[in-house]
This record gives sequence, C-alpha cells and structure tokens, in this order.
Amino acid sequence: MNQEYILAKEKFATLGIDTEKVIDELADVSVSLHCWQGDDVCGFDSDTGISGGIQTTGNYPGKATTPEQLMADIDKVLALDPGAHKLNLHASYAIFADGEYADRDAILPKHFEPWVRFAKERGMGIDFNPTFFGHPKADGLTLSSPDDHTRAFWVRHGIACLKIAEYFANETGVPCVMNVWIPDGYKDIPADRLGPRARFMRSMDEILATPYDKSRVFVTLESKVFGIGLESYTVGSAEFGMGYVLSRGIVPLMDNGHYHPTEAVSDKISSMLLFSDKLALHVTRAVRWDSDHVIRLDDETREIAKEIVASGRMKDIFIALDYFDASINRIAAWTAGLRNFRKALLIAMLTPNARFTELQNEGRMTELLVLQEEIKSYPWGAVYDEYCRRLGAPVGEAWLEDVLNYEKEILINR
Ligand code: RNT
Ligand code: ZN
Repeated sequence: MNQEYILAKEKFATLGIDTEKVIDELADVSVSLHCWQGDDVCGFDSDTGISGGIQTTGNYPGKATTPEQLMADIDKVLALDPGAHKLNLHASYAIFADGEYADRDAILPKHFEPWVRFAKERGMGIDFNPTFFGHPKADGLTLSSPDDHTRAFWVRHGIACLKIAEYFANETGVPCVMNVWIPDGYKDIPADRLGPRARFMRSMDEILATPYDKSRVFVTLESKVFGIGLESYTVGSAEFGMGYVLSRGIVPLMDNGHYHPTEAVSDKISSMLLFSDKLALHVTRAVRWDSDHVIRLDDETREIAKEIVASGRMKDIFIALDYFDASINRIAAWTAGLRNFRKALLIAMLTPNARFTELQNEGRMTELLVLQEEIKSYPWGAVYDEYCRRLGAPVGEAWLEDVLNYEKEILINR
C-alpha cells in the first residue's frame, strides 16, 4: 500500500476516523453531472442559443455541437472523477432523428432514447430539467406570462417533461429529479409583482396536476434572486420558492449562486432539512452575481459539503452541479469542479463531526475552533489520491495531461 496513505490512515485513526470506510462511502455518493458545461448550454433543439439572464462567456475551441461529441466529452469527465454519478439533462438536449422536429411542448420520451441508452450502459440514472429559455416563446415571461397562449405552451412543456422524467426513472431504475427553473422577471421596477407570481403558481399547479409517480420522480423548484436583464424582479424568488414547495410537497432546490453575495447556502441547508423530507442543490461558484464559475475547493464549497455530511441526511439530498465556463478547456472546467466537490465531500467525511458537535454542546468553543483549524492540515490529500488509485482514476494533476491530449487529438479538430 502507498506509504503516504498508510501514514494518513494512522493520522485519521487518532480522530476515530476509518479512512477505509470513508473511501467506500465516498465512491457511493452520487453527483449529478450537468450536461450543459460541454456546449455552453446550447442544446440540440434550436439555434436560438442561451437566454433568460444566464450567460456563458468565452470562446475556447472544441465545444461539443452534436450528441456524439457531447457524450464522448461526458465519458472523458466521468473517467476523471471516480465515484457514482447521475447524468443531468435539459429538455433542449432532445435528439431528433433526421428530418424530425418536435417543439418543446411536444417532446416525447423517444427523443431522449439515445441518452437513456448512454446512461444505462454506464449504470447511471438521469435527472431532468424542462428548458424555459433559449426559445422564441421565452422572449418575455414563460410560466408567469400574461399571454394565455404563451403560458399554456410552457405548461404543456412542463407536463411533457414530467412524462420524460418518469420514462428516465422507469428505464434506468433510478429516481429522476426534475428541476423547474424559470428565468421570468423584469429589468426595471414592475407595476405588478403579485400577478406574475400568481400566474407562476397557477402554472405550476397545472403541471403538477398531471399524475406522475411521486416515488420515482422528484419535482424540485429552483429560486433565484436576479439575472442579467432581470435585475429588479424575479418571479421565482426565494420566498416564492420556499412557500410553493412546502405547501405543495415538492422539493426545494438551492443554487448557491442565487442569493445575495453575503448569504450562504451552507447555512440554509439545515433549516430546509427540518421542513422538507428532501433537498436538492445546485453546487456552483458565485462570483458577485450568479456567474456559474467552476467550483473551487473554497471555504463555502467545503462548508456546503460539511453541512450535507454532518446533517446525517445525505440520502435525502440530491447533489447536482451547475456551472458553465467557456473561457477555458470545457472538459477541464467540468472535471476540476466535479473533483473539487468530491474532495470537499471527502474532507467533510474525514472530519470528526460528532466529536465537534459534542464540543459545541459542552460550550468548549476554544477547543472547537482550534481543532477545526488544525484538522485543515490533516493529510486528506493522501486519502484522496488513494481513492483515485483504487478506483482507477489518474492521481493528482495527472488528469490534466489526459485532457490536454484529448484537446490536441479531438477538440481542436472539431
Ligand atoms: C439558472 C439556473 C439553472 C440553469 C440551468 C442551465 O440561473 O441556475 O439551474 O443554470 O438550468
Ligand atoms: Zn442552477
């Protein structure tokens, strides 16, 4: 066995932590990988491009433009982050046969059949997202639109997606998380804040009135504070989201880029867990606004992971990633963020959380602070390397070379 790992194992044992057990448990933590990092959130169903106050900046070469390319890129990323995954798709990634097309309100399970095959071959479940942006009818408001036709169109889209979500769950045997996020809002101060929210509520009720298997499909609602061009008002605010999910028995989704900059999702997790059986997260890195930067191993990322692990409710938390950077190699961006979040989970699992809780309850805050800081320099890196080694993934920065070779051989030629 690797010498560094043996020493690390002994060191963590002094804290009562069994690194062998942690390695096994970490491999089972399923992280939902967002397909949209690979193609700048473009999708395959139109040339409209991204909209809705989100933006991918950068023009790095090698973007995936076909399902085959995107699937190949996803495979690359999966190989570089050992452990369990789900695949997170948007409705805009429907795959049409030659000459075929279905608008968003008419998409069917068959348009996602290649994705199901892809996921099944890799033993993954699939999560899903209706796409309420990047479409001519998403120019203004969608589910909160005052225009009945537009609103009805998007309600039909939501219902079509529920059926596809159910299909994913049935085919893969893994429950599907279907996340609703709408970009609806206004750049400037609206005259009426209540009307759009009331219409959003009605639209969601209409979608959820469709019968679906609630043990296999978990509908989540993602709130947001603002977007580009939607600075003054977002219909699906945090309060709307919380009120809606708790009153309707669906699941809250918190994206840590969707709050005011000094608010921390790490502090919100425990409250939500007390009021909701399940909780969903979009882990990202906010830089001043919802900028969807690559996840770093920063304090908030670590604190989010710690809250997930220390809560003892990991099985109730759906972890998904959400960032899109086109200014650097997209596969490196994807992989770095994914590995960083898994490292954050590992660090949290190597923390004596129960012992720290005791210190807190006994009021021994001096010891708590000192130990929390000292443990930061414990050799978790050696455990992570061993984890990669055992699961057959590159150790340390060796994965970068792999990605750069792939860039030279594949991406540059696209
Ligand atoms: C947008 C939301 C949403 C999207 C994805 C593409 O602000 O975070 O989750 O990023 O659905
Ligand atoms: Zn998100």
